[in-house]
Amino acid sequence: MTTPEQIWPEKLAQTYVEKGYWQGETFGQMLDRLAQAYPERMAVIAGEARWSYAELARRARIAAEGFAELGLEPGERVLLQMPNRAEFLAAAFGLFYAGLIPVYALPAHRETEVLHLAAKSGARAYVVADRHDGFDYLPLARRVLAEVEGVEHVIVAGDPGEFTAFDALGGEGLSAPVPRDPQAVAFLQISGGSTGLPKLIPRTHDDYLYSVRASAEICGLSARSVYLCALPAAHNFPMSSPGYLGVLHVGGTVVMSPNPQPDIAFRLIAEHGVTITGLVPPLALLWMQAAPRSKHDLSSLEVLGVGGAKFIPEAAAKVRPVLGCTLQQVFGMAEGLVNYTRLDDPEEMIINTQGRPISPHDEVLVLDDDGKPVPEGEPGNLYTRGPYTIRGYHAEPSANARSFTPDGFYRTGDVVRRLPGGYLEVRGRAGDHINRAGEKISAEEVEDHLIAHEGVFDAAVVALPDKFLGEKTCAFVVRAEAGDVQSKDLKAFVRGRGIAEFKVPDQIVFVPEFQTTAVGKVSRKALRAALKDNYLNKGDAA
Ligand code: OOB
Repeated sequence: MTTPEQIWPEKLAQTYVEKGYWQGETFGQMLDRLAQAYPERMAVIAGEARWSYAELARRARIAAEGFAELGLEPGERVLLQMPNRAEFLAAAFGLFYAGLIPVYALPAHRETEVLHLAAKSGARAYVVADRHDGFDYLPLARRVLAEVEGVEHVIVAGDPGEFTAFDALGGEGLSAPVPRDPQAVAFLQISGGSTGLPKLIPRTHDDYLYSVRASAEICGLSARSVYLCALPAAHNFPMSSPGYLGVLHVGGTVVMSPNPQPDIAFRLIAEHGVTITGLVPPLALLWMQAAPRSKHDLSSLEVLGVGGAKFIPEAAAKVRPVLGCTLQQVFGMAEGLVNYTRLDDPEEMIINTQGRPISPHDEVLVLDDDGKPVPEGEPGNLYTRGPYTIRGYHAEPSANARSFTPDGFYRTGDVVRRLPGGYLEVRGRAGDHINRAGEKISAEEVEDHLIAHEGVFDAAVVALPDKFLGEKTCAFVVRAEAGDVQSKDLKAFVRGRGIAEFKVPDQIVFVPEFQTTAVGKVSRKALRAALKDNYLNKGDAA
């Protein structure tokens, strides 16, 4: 199993160091520094937990010692799947202290994704919570242990069953020095890519912490900032845009919300004086619907970041009047590049654009399909490279050849317009994934699940526009000869394959056949596009 790495060309790396972007600090060193600077200050509020910076560091060190005692060694990967609770942070920083590499799975992931991520990363352990949202993770943990070669330990926050309890890890706290190589891989994020199962994104201490520090500054964070982590903590947006890491970096307080629903989140905002949070567009809409009727005082909220999917201007314009706070549009990707509207931008820019890059050294190209630059204001394909954008996925030679140019630009798959001042407006996407409320779904992956059903001859999955979700998933299905499979059977079948619920098609449309060209062959991409156009133009559901 190859050890994950992320390497920039020597000369660029040198520039990033000289410019002060890469400051040579690792995550472990960062938490040590914070615990020294603000030992008493409140770092994390989650359920009953109230942890100061000193307490967070103490717990993370104990966890680190526990990981080492289990025999886990620096550089090894550990799959971390935990909802928004205090242990998430203790576990993540514990892994950093021990030099282990967290692999961040989402709580919504089920056996298909979890088994894949564990195998692909070569994980040696699985750190998980006992239950969340009515789902029991212990049977899943049993499968990971039984089926993924290399996984030897399961560590559970909550009731551990036959496994190791997270709370029982460690002893007096790790005394070994924290890892010091800032250009080593700190963790693996997962891609919401358009082909097959998620790919792994190796991020280094240096590159990621640069994006954290710069985001904290752009988002106006200070020690009095209180960040509500409402989206799943494993996702890049609440992690670092500016996220809980941005707030910890400046000595502020993170409040973990077990879910982003207004009834729970509003109570936490009022109770803890939350000043900033981040949401995907459908949740921002839901909050705006609920806020006028809420009995909770939301007046502490100063900034609402919205990103993950396009926030349409009509909705964006309502944020200030309805919620009384400044909207910040965030257009980012786990692979790197993050754009923000600035807090003091004219309201018109905040409403109509998805912001501009964090760094003066983010290189952004907007090219036509032949690879030629398009004039400012014209839509084109977005390519980027820079001090916190990866140069390759982990162990994916063919995906890397497709997703990166020979000179290291990442092909984002997004279609954007570049406006004066480097602001970007997202217009759409070239790739074949569905952006369902910020969750990225690979058409190919869902097609593979559908085709596995014996009543299905072929399937093509497309995004349909949806007023609330932005996009929803529609599967066009050609039944197997003489078959009579129905929508509900297929949905139940796909669900039964153990995938995240958000990937189950919202709509299934049966068609007699897929039109092919005279040669009898057509690319999946063209097929999906033709089916979608035909359906949207005729509106004919079968
Ligand atoms: C964030 O990260 P990912 O990796 O889940 O998804 C990235 C993709 C982008 O390539 C783009 O297609 C879409 O999500 N996206 C947006 C958007 N923000 C992300 N599309 C339109 N408007 C936006 N504001 O989603 C992510 C990572 C860090 C911060 C924020 C979001």
